[in-house]
Amino acid sequence: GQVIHLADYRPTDFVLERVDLTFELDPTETKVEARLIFHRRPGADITAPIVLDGDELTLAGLLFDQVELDPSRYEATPESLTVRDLPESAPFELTITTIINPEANTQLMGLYRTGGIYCTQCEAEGFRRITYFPDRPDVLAPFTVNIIADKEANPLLLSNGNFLGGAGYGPGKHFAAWFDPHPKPSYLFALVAGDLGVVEDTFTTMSGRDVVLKIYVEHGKEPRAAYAMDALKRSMAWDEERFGREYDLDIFMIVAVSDFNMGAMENKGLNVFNDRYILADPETATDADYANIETVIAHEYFHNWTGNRITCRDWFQLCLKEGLTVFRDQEFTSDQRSRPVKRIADVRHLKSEQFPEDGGPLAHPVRPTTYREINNFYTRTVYEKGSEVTRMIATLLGRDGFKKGMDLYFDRHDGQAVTIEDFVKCFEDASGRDLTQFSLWYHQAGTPLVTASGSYDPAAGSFTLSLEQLTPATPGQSSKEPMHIPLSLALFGENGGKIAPSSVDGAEYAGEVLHLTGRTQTAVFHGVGSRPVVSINRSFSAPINLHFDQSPADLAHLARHETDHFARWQALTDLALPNLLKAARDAREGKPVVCEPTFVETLIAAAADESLEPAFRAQALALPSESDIARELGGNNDPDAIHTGRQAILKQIADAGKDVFADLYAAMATSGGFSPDAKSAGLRALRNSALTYLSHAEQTPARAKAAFEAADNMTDLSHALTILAHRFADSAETGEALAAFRDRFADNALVIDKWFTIQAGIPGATALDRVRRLMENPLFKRTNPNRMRALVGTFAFANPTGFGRADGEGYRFLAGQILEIDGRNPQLAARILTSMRSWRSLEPTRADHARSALIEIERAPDLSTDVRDIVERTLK
Ligand code: BAL
Ligand code: ZN
Repeated sequence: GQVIHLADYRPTDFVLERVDLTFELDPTETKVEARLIFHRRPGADITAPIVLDGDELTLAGLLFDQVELDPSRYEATPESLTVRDLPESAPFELTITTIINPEANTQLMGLYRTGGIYCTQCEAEGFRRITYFPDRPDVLAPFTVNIIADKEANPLLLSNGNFLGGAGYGPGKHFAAWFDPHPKPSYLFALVAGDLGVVEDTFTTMSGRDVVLKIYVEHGKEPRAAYAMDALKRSMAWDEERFGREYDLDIFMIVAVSDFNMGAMENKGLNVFNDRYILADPETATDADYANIETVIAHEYFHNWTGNRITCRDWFQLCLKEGLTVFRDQEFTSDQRSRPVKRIADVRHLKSEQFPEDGGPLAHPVRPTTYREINNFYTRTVYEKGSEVTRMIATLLGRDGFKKGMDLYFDRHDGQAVTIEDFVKCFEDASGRDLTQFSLWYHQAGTPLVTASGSYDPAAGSFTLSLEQLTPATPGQSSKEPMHIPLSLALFGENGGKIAPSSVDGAEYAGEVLHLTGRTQTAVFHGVGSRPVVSINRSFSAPINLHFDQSPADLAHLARHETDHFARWQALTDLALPNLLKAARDAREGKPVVCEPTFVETLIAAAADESLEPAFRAQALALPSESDIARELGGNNDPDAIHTGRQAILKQIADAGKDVFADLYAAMATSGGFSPDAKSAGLRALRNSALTYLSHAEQTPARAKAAFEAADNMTDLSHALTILAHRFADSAETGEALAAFRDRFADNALVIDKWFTIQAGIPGATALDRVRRLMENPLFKRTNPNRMRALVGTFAFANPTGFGRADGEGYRFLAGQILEIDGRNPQLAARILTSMRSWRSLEPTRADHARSALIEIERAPDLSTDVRDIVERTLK
């Protein structure tokens, strides 16, 4: 694949007016007839041919205005169809016939088969695997879709838009026609056919229109779609209330499938979902599963306005729809559940997934300017950092200013394919604020480091805060300009109350937000009567690394008194981190690990503090992970030492807090049947956290085994099984529990994924042999992406000691797997390969092994563009 540059963007020479597709479905020989009406764009070169995209296509027929076209006027290859001598301005029609093989489509891009049904995935460039087409997001047209198929095998024939009608069609066949009046790009096309069960409901929109809601799942699984339906209705209502966005078709459909590369896809009116984000019941789904379902349902639904009604001009603008839609789904969840707990979870995720991306060889701007394979840019940076950038706009403009900007965006650009510049301009126009410097957040990769130091002058009653920002070099960007960083900031007095300064010099400070715009900046807060404890980057107002040397006493003060609960959690984490880092260093040198008492006391006090919501306390007790510690250490990392050090700290907390944890374990029991609501989930989270610490204190599997046996829901059951497997892997209790779990859920793929995930995460050098054995298990299915991610993905992403074992076998194993997966599903292979992104921060022996494994991949013949792109960037 060649490199695509943003600077080369230009509109198409031809405007697409209408699309009329007819599918004659067959598992191995599906006939696709595409009737496309075009006219030459006014001003375009009148000699220019039309060049349509294809991918592994063969042309089976071509008509020009319904007449067979002379071969001298066109040229077809698997990758493109070029037609010459076209009218200067009059509309013309191309009728293109292709024959495709859904059964053989293992890439899961384009039209493919899963679980006996036909389904499509077209984003980003899957439509060109169906027919020749101007397959780019700035080509929008209304689509009519006719589907013809065997009636018995495919009672259901679905596509985007509104249902026009259907009827019998010769012996044993039938057809259905759909029309989507909203012009859309090809990446939002969808078709589903097969035999599925359905859950139905309705939603009345703000203007009083009734919308039919249907969620299609495998027969027998209908009851497990109830929560997804509930989440959908809540999403629809919320988007009306919060953003004034109403749904715009008569029907909204979701189809759950078991083989899917992504989480879900926002095709207009016909979302297709990975079934793990639809199916849930208490026996088989954890609280995290329920929360994920709610998030993904909302996210895909919200795309109807941010993505579908207003789409991207080109794929460089992906964050236009993804960053914004993640922001919207995060806000939805914050309103539905607990805002601080949601913020903590999101920031944890950002730091553990996006920060390593931004700090490694795969770093790229939120709005990149080049790519080789767009599939590789569905990243944590585009999504989660993209959301953070949107959030900062909201912070800069305030709630009303942000709303005005969003309203203007919807008004101004409805029906268009636009850019980040268009988006930002709406906020500038709505607020009058210049966002030029702020826009660097879209263009400069890397996580800025802000270094802060403060000094108090009692005589003057002033507090001086010195700030310095530095964005590290990233691939292709060696020097960076200073950014506009909105820092939510407050001062707290000795009694725990907030101090409001009388005035601030040296920086804009309004609404408790300090604007850091210079490379260095000194802000002086006047009217400060006693030494303040400063809280910086409250609610994580900017996605930065902050170095601010605060004493354990000051951090403990914030952990107790901050009114922003995110900042309380941050203070607890800032207390924990130095202990964990020192523990890793000490463990590496064979020294005893000792925890600093203020930290342990403050943490246990927070755990016991009944004024704090249980979900918050559970978040506080979940210490930074081993990969968080590795990231903070920054280099020369030894995963074994990090693991040993962290385990020792957990044990010390467990011993010191034994009584508190025992009380919590008893007190947090839920009663009266399972409810997936956030409050009940919080009780379970805190109780399970207490169980984890008690198991550390007791050092036996007994309590976890008892919990496993007593569990009446998947949250408790899988948590107990995880403790057993990860802490007591060789015990008889663990063997029994794993077997019981497998036998009980053998016919439930999503639960069996958990069984693989839990075992893939068992730490230590024996992990690889276990993973290899599990690959031989009859329950392991190589071709299913969820199963592959559960076993190989978990091993590579979430088992630092197992994957990173000192002899390098883990990396070599991964190389073999990547090559094997790549032959079938390049997108999946490339995604799992990103687990190698932090290889340079390993100690030298492991880093050498990792490099060799990467080189082995790089040298393999016939690599996909997807894997070649990732491996070359990772090695660079
Ligand atoms: N557009 C790809 C799936 C998603 O982000 O919703
Ligand atoms: Zn999305």
